[in-house]
Parts: sequence; structure tokens; C-alpha cells
Amino acid sequence: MFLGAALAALFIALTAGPAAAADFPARDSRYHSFTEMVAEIKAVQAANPGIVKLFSIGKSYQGRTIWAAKISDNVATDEAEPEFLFDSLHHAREHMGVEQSLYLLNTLAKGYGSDSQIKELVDSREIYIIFALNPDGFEYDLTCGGSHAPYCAWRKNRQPNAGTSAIGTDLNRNYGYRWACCGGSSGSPSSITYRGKAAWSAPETRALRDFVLSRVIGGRQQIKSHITFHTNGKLILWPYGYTKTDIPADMTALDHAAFVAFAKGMAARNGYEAEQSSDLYITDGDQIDWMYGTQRIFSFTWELYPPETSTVWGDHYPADENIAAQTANNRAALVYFLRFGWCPYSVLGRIQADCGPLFDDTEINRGWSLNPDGTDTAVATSRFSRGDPEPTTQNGLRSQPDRASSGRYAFVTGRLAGSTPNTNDLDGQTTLASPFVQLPPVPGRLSFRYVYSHGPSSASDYLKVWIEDEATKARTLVWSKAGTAGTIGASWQTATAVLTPFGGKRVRIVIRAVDAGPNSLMEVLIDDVRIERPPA
Ligand code: 0X9
Ligand code: CA
Ligand code: CA
Ligand code: ZN
Ligand code: CA
Repeated sequence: MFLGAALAALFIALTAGPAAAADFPARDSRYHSFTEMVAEIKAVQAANPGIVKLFSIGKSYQGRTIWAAKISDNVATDEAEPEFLFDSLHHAREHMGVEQSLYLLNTLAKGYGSDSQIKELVDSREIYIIFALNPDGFEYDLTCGGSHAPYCAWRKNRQPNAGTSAIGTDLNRNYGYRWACCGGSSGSPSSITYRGKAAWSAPETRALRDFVLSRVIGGRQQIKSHITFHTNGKLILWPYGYTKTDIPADMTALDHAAFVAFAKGMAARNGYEAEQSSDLYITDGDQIDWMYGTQRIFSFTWELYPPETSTVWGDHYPADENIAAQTANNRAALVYFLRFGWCPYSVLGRIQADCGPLFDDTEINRGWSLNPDGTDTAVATSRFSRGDPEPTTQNGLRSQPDRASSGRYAFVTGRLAGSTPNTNDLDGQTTLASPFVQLPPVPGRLSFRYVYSHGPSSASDYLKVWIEDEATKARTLVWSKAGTAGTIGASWQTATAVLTPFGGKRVRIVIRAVDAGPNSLMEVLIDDVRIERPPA
């Protein structure tokens, strides 16, 4: 009796523990289960230790490892190479995404020794792949009964929700950019597009966020381009999902042009269709909106094979015979993405202007410092700040434009409308310094957009730009503009300066505006700062 009870208790303890690893049915055995995926990536690392390094970006709700690989030469070292990110399996039932990520890993690792184009890409870039963001859903999706057994058509993660038996958050509605803004997600835990109780409420999205943020070094995001693999529909989607507007205030016209050209370039190579993600339907809190909206990463959703079938079973469970051909069909598009994604402006023919050592459209914080010497005298409200300039009229003339040169933001003195001395008018000194940048032996020009407007002024008012050598701290004046007795209105101009003397040095750009004249009114704006590539 006692023994029987003990055996029964043991039996319960064993069956209540973690379920045995789930697997695909024999007919779909070419798909990788989570266990097989882990075994595969470990085998690839073991066979290619010089260029493949596995790591974890964190744990799922149920404690599974979210596996990632870095692929590069000198893989253990963080080199100054453009970084790329791929991920798959936000949605549990979208198994072809895992196969696409494994295909990419194998293509890079196996091609390294035999294909000079692949070797060049791996040597010159740092490529990250996150194989299954949603491992709990991955396992669970292979554990159902019914006519489609073992498949569940599960989408969300496996995180419980307080006050209901409904499980799971849609990870692709849980990101913290315009979360819940626009009717593109559900507030109901039973919905397949449940956004979670707050942005970042899922451990899986937090892990991805923290990894991406960890790639901001010296104020600059190292990841330049990103693809998240989903199924299905054979689509290449660019941001935004939250709005149908093509170029909303939080996207520059230039970035939009680059998104369209780059997406079309990929689509031409795999036969997919390229469109804005909201053309499919509105989403809010989705990953690529956050990646671009906050990090300015050129981020795409690929909806993989098959084309739309209009049933979840047809859409997400194509027979495993399709895996090899459909993942390989994307090879040329992936190679193209890796070739040009370090700077998608290059696809627009803008490599010289926009793909140099520095290009800052000021739409996000890219590590500039305000008052770097601690000597600025202007009050806080009149110093440079990065923001949306409010239109200002002084002496019957527009002194502060109502628009940045690009996008929404510029560096602007006395950002708010009005000409109140010491508030909106500059009065005193304000200084900006860029992050330090390594110049090539023969650098291209410095160029920037500026507004320098003033009421009657004098040469004691000025806007000056220096290049500071990091090693010697020496500053060299490369451009300046002084006040005059006349009145100058607000208009955006382009300035350039030659940087040849600074070739090979690590330098920063120092920009200072001084309003020293007693009666002068002054406004300065700066946008679109570039250190160009030298002409080819
Ligand atoms: O709804 C999603 O999260 C994605 N489609 S899926 O069928 N894989 O679930 C689409 C994400 C891209 N964003 C928009 N279409 N707005
Ligand atoms: Ca490297
Ligand atoms: Ca790096
Ligand atoms: Zn999906
Ligand atoms: Ca701007």
C-alpha cells in the first residue's frame, strides 16, 4: 500500500515535470524540432570554431535558452565591422523561419572555405542569427491532438495571463514603439494578437531588445540592417506597420527611398513581393517598427513560403519536401542583403554622401555631447537641443524655420517658438561635439546643413566648426560664419569643409554658436551632418 502510493507519487512527479522534447511527425522529419535545432547549431559551431560562436540572448518565460550565433572572422573579437541581425520564430507555428535561419548559418559556415563571395561577406561583417525567439511556443506547437496532430497552430509565447486561463502574448505586438497605438493589436488575452499587459511584458521581447541595445557602442548602433523571418505569403515588408502613411514624421524621405529600393532589390532576387508592412494590415508594437523607429536599423519582415493559402494549416505547415528548395530560393536575396545592408543608401547611388564614416540625420540620439568643455554660458532653454524646431518670427522675419532639414528633428538653439532673451534667443555660448570617428587615410568632405539667422548683429556673434584630434586634443577651425550688421532670415544651407589634413586620425566635430552682441537676436540649427567617403 505504502509502496504503491510512493510509486504513484513518483509517477505523478515524473509526468508533471518538463514534457519530453517535442518532435515533428515522421512525414515532416526534415523540419528541425527545438532539440534538433540546438544540436545542429552546436555541430556547426564545433566544425567552424574560427567563424561561428554560439551564445544566448536570454531565457524564455519557461526558462528555455534563446540561442544566437555570431558569424564573422575573428569571431571572439568585437571588430569595427558593420553588424547584421536575423531572427526567426517570433510565432511558434512559423517553422520555416527556423529552417531559413539554419540554411543561412550553413550557407555562411560551409561557404566560407569554398566560396570567395561568402568569405568576403563573413570577413567584413559581423552577422548575428537568433534562431528561435519563442522556444516555449516552438515546443508546445508540436504537442496537440486532433486531426492535425501533433500540430497546434500556436502563435504566441506560453506566458500565463492574470485572471484568465488564456495563455500567451503575441511577441510581435509586444515591442515598445507605439505599442497599442493604432488598433493593430488586441487587449484581450484570448486573442491571437494579444499585445500583453504592457510593452515588453514578455521575457522574449525583452531579451531581443536588450541584445539590440547592447550593440549601441559609443552612442552608435552597430546593427545596420535586420530581417525577421515569418511565414507566410512570400513578402518583403518594410516599416511602418502602425500607419498607412508612406513617410510619417518618424521616417525621413531618404530612409523611405532606401527602404523601397533595398526591398525591391531583394524581391527581384527571390520572387517575393515588396511592400510597406501596413499594406498587408496595420500592426502596432511590432518588431520592425521598434527596430527602425528607435534604432534606425533597416529592418524588414520576410514572410516566407508558401504563398497565402488562407488556412493556418496550409499557411504554416507546408510539407517538409519544400524546405530545401524554398530556403535555397532565398540565397541570392540574402547575399544581396548582406552586400548592401551595411549602408542601404548605397542602393540609391548615394554611397559617397551617405555611407562615409559618419552620417547623422539627428532623428535619434547618436552620442553627441552638449557643452563638452563645460564652458557654455547660454541658459539651458537656449542651448542646442535635438528636437523639433518651433517656427519663430523676429523683427517681422522668420528666424527659426518650422522644419528640420531632414525628418522631424535638428539640433536647434532656443528650440521653442518666441524670441524672449535668454529663453528662445541664444544669448551666450552653446557647443556640440560629435562622437569620435576614425577617418580613413584619404577622407571625404565634412558636410552639414545649417541655419544661421540673426537680427542686426556683429562679428562677435558666430557659428564655428572645428575638427578635434583625439590623440592631441588640438582643434582646427574648418568652417565659420560671423554675424553682420544686416538681418538674416532662416533658410537651410549646405556647408562643406575639407578634411584631408586629418586623414587616418580619430577625430570629432565641435560646433559652437556664440551670441555675444548686446542687442542681437540669434538662432542656429544644424542637421544632416556627414563625413563623406572620398570620391571613387
Ligand atoms: O502579424 C504579424 O505579426 C506578421 N505576419 S504573420 O502572419 N507572420 O503573423 C506581420 C508583421 C509585419 N507587420 C505588418 N504587416 N504590419
Ligand atoms: Ca570579424
Ligand atoms: Ca563590432
Ligand atoms: Zn509571424
Ligand atoms: Ca533631421
